Amino acid sequence: MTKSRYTVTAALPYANGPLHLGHIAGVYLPADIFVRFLRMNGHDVAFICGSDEHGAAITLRAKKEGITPQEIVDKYNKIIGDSFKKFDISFDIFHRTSSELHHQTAQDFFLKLNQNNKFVEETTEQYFDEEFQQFLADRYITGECPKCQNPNAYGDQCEKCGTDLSPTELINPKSTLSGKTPVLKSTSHWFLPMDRHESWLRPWIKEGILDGKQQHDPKAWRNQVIGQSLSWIDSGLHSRAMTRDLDWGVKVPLEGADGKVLYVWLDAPIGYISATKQWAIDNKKDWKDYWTGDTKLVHFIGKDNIVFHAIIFPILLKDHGDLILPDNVPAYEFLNLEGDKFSTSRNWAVWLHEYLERYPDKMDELKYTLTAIAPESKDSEFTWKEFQTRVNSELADILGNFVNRALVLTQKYYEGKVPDLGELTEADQQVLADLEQFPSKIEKLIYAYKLRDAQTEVMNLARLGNKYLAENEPWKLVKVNPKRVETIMYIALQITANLSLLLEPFLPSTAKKLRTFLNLDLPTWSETGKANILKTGDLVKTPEILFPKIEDSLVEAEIEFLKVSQQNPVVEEKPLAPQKPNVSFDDFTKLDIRLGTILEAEKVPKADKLLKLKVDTGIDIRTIVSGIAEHYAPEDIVGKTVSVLLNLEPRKIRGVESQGMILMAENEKGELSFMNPEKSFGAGGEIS
Ligand code: B3M
Ligand code: ZN
Repeated sequence: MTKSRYTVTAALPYANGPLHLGHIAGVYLPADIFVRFLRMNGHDVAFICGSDEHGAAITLRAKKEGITPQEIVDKYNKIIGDSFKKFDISFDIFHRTSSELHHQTAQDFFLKLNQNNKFVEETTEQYFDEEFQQFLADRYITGECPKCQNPNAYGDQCEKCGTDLSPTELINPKSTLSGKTPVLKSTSHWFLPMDRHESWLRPWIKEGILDGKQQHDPKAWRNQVIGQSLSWIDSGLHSRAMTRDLDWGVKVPLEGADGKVLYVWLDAPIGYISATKQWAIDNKKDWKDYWTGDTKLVHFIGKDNIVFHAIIFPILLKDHGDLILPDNVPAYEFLNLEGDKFSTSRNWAVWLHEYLERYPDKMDELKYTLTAIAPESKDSEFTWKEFQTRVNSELADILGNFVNRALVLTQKYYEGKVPDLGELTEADQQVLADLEQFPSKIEKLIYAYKLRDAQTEVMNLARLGNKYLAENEPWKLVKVNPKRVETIMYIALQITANLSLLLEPFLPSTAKKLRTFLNLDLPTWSETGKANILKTGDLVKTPEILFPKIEDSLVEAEIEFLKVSQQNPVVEEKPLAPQKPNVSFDDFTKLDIRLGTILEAEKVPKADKLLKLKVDTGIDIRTIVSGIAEHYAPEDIVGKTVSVLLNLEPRKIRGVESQGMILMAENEKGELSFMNPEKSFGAGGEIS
């Protein structure tokens, strides 16, 4: 077989939250299976990923958590990177788009296209938030979708109907920063005139339409990818702005472009290139080998990323002039969870890092289930019940059972030594002929990105093994015809050995365990299908149980856990308010703020939020009504020293005259805190 060079990319996850099972099933696991298979076949592969650290996804998250964008990306790059490592996703590199090399690469890319007149600079009117003094693009603006009337469509896309939008198409637009209606203001940007590319794009996408007997052709693109791309082209290719007025991102490297950064969907896919560069530097390779010539470029993505990988990035690559276009863009549909969509805000999710903490020794059980239900051609669903069934009745009862029988009987009859292959019956010959067929069947499916079916085929080999043992019943035959049993066990062991190779892309840690039992080295794919992987006389070990059964209690506990977590959703935080207009020092000194000690506290009848306090201010003792009842119990605050605004006009609240105000800090979650002195000061201290 001829060896090829592959660059396989997996969508760069936004560094704005942890990964859940939907991400894994629909991008990272299939990409990993594909790459492990390619490596076993001796292809030259670069498996590229990293975190996507720019764009509104990051800055909005930072606002919510009340920390800087840099802190956000550092935090989630680590959480995400660690879970990938633990889950043994075998990236050659997991890079970051905040790295200097990436910024440099993205800027060079932009400059090259700009010099070659691939962009058009244009001044247009764009929405602007006057309170936050910021232009609003993409996720900074929401409104009603003109196509499906979803009231919460974003400025770049309606997540409900999938339509690609621009902010000016939204009905009743609102800023996600201030919640206010934005105004139009003019600004200039670099646009990518996509209409220039229609003539080559359409036929190029259509090359992916292969049907009938060609459906196993690696060049056949998934229906969904072709469908979405063609409908995008059909609805007219427009110019799309490749820059944004933001301060977080890759700076536009041109004079007069202060305050402008590259559009995140320009910079992120270039992240594949910069990651390849970093990997090449670390491994003494030439990155260009992986982006030019005969190299096959494959992008594993989720369906919401299709147009960016099948249209926009290919246009950019083509405009660059010397780089390859993708060979295939295997896109995945969405995975649901227990009858509902995964949702971060409702906390309806199984988070990968939490799964790995709870079940560090059940990694392959999860991989197996996720591949078995992978949303390859339509949305699919993860349930804990199905997880249990897949593990118990497939992994344990079929694969585990077969391997266990083969190895335990070998210990029992031959002290662990592989016996002789004697005379073959017709049934034996049939089994060996079937065995020989498996690798090419599985291989065809993997090359065609049908990894679900490919994994099913591997399990079919274990099924074949089980059936063979059940039909031949060596445990009965051993007393009457021991010579015949040697042949049966020889064949069963060769099937086991084949499983240890064919499982490698899918369940690498199980495959490794199997090879340890069999004393085999890391295999190549070309060794598979044969009945002489083990030699007569080779020693094999007593196996341990590969897949302990999943108890009902685990399923129940997990479902309960989901329900409880849903009742404690991540609090929707409100953004911190921007700075208010300046005040003069004179104005400031008009405020009389002092330390006061709370002497008494009681609830105000029929008012959930209010406490009536008696406060010693150092100069008098006065009554103050404060809206803190939901945050502090009366008995907990007596004796506390707090900050008090003394000279606020007295006013009646619920019939009680309040003679001042207790100063409180409020965070984005709406929690309140007293402003206590840091030293143990009593009442009366003046604050200025
Ligand atoms: N960060 C979007 C997403 O997670 C994104 C992919 C970038 S791939 C270049 O949906
Ligand atoms: Zn819509």
